[in-house]
Amino acid sequence: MKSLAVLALALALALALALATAALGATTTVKVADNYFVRDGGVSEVKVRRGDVVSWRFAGLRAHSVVVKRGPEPFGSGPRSSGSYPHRMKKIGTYTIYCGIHGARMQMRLIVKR
Ligand SMILES: [Cu+2]
Repeated sequence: MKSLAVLALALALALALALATAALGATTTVKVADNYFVRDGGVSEVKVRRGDVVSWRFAGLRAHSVVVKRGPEPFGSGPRSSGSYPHRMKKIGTYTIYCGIHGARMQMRLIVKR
């Protein structure tokens, strides 16, 4: 009988963990380099789901920033050249994101879906 209780507890814990993981969402890393998001050339497009975290990773030698130019929710990182800026996406829609230093020459599109 004791082993049954342990099994039930293990199952309950596994279920709770699975639900917590689903609620937290996934993390997508976006590279920030000199002078582009994700990859050089053109405007990179990144798609995530609502509730996911987008983490901009500053990998360039020069300072850059994340600024929402157009989109359902304003947010931004401030200029930096190392580390990461994570942001949980709560609002569905299309975001046009610029570097606050390099402007339209360094932009990306972020699509947040249901
Ligand atoms: Cu920049």
